[in-house]
Amino acid sequence: MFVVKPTRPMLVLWTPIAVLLLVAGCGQGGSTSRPEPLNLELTESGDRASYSGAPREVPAGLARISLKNAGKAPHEAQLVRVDGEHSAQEVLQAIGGTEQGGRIPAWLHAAGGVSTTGPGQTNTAVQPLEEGTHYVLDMESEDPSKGAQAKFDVKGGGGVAEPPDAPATITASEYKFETAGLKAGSNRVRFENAGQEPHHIIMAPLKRGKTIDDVRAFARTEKGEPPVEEEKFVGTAVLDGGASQVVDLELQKGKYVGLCFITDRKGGPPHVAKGMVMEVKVQ
Ligand SMILES: [Cu+2]
Repeated sequence: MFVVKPTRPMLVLWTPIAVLLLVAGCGQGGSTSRPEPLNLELTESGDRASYSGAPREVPAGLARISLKNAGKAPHEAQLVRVDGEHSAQEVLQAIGGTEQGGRIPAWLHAAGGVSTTGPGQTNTAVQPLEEGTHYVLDMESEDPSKGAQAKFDVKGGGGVAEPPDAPATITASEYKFETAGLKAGSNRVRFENAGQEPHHIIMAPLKRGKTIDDVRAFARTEKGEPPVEEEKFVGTAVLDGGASQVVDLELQKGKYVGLCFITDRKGGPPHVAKGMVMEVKVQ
């Protein structure tokens, strides 16, 4: 490859062009609009954590949400949209209730965002944002009420842009996943919730000699040694039915399992107990 060492003025010139090209490349889904950047940084302080960089207002449409984890533990930036006036505490109580089999209130919408991000890592999600009040929450923290929280309003009732196409796809519905194009290494993935219920995907490598039936049994009983390499999991944030986003997932060659731990809106067991467990071969 022919490489010219750029002088400083060239760098200054080239950087914005490179950024523009990247953004244009992301707009293949039909929309040529530039995704609105929403760059969050998480920092820890004692047993508390906080996000910085959240704007107070974001225009409706396509957004590129990034989470830089400057802490020492894994964190996430799950977006939740609420209808009407509801506090972050109410939202956290409602989510806590679903873990006990409770109903998801009609005013609460799982609105994507950035899934679990390791210390020192940055993850991104490109997705539409609908008009309304949004909370950013870290359900990854041991006590989410002490975890990082942010709030912003999405304004402008224009059409909701579609996220761009991607070389790989994961489609979730009741109660299954379909995948296409996943490979070893870095994957740009369009995750689509084609169902009615909220879903996400958590993917973890299957341990050598373990099968999908071992995973099903473990999900039921949570007894014994986990059949998956839990510390190597990747995934997406939770999305309501009909929503989609584009994320980057780093995968290694081998067998993975895809799992969904979310419940139906009317409550009940997590979807993993309803068969939302799938083996995915990564070549
Ligand atoms: Cu699900």
